Amino acid sequence: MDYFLDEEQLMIRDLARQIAEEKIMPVRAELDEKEEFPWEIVNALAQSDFFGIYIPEEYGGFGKGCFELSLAIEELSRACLGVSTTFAANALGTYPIMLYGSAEQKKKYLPDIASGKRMVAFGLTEANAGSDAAGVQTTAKLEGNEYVLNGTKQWITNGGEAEIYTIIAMTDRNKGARGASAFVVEKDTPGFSFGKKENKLGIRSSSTRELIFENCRIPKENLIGRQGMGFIVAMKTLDSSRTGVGAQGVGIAQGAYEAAAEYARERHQFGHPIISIQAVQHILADMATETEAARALVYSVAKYIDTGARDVSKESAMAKVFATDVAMKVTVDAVQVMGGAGYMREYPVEKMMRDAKILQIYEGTNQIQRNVIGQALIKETAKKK
Ligand code: COS
Repeated sequence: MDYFLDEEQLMIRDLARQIAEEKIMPVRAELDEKEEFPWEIVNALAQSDFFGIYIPEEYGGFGKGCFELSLAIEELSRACLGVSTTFAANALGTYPIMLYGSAEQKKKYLPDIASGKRMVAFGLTEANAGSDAAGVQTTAKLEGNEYVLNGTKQWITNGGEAEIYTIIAMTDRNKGARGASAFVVEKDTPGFSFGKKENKLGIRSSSTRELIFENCRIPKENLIGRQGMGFIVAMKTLDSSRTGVGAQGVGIAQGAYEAAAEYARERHQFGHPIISIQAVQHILADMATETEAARALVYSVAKYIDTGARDVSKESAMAKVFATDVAMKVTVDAVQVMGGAGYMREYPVEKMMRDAKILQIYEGTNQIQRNVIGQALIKETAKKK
């Protein structure tokens, strides 16, 4: 479908596709096998200014929005979800500074993030917090001009590789959600170390680590927004980033569909290419239709967010849940269309099926997304009364 992209949007999409095809596709299986962080590709993306797409021009970025970022994420995900996770999680970690950072914090961090010189990670999840975002147990205690952080974050994407960490910690445990605050913590701060690197089912080239804070002292100025605002910072960050997860779903579904359709033309059974068999055609028809529907929703929501609309929780949750459920279904279908070949590591779809599963889990499980949508519907219907 033609989404009437303007010249800059076409440029972003085409360049992302070129990088994906030339630099990612040839190495994706190896990166997956070896669980190797894709530094070479990260550097190529930095050289092409991809890390600055959504960052304001005054801080060295392109000043584009969620829509253009989604176009880039989609193309990278078509080739490899591990690589695109590294890229998209960088934006997730940047949003707290972009949305709530002070002018000084923006000046200090955003130019290096835009140039790709320093990578970012977002730290919310812990052993007892994730879906329950207000259940964070890491503490941040104000002592003089410093906050002292103690606690452990788990399953943090870009952990260990990133230089900048945006962290949610409790400044007042008794206040629940209103007792959380957001901070910037830089790598190499004394008292901040990394735990084990996770061995994962999919997105194996992305790094997933624990972040450990043991009497880690950071300057008072590293507080993002006001004390007690951390829960809202986290929620608004996720509202902005979830469309990117939707874009990941669209990209991986597109990649899986293309691989399956190509194989169905080549594979002959009963004297014909299997693409001429109606049972196979119907699977491919559903895969293509669902992928296009997911793309249309993700693009619309991304554009809606870029209008500066105040409350986008429902819409971003809808984009995330729909596109990632589609991604899971389409990647499973791709394996089915390709049969034995689909199950083999020689072809890319088994990896896509393994990779796709995380999309239904991270940045809020798809059950949490349905809760968010449900809560919004309750509020809307109450307003109408
Ligand atoms: N924007 C602005 N405000 C929001 C908000 C949003 N998106 N979501 C919640 N709030 C506000 C609420 O309005 C409420 O304000 P009041 O105290 O003034 O009424 C406050 O924040 C607490 O909200 P709520 O009571 O809904 O909090 P819950 O603890 O029940 O949690 C969910 C709500 C489930 C939506 C939240 O915990 C969540 O999003 N969890 C998933 C987090 C996630 O994605 N984790 C994955 C790991 S991070 S990559």
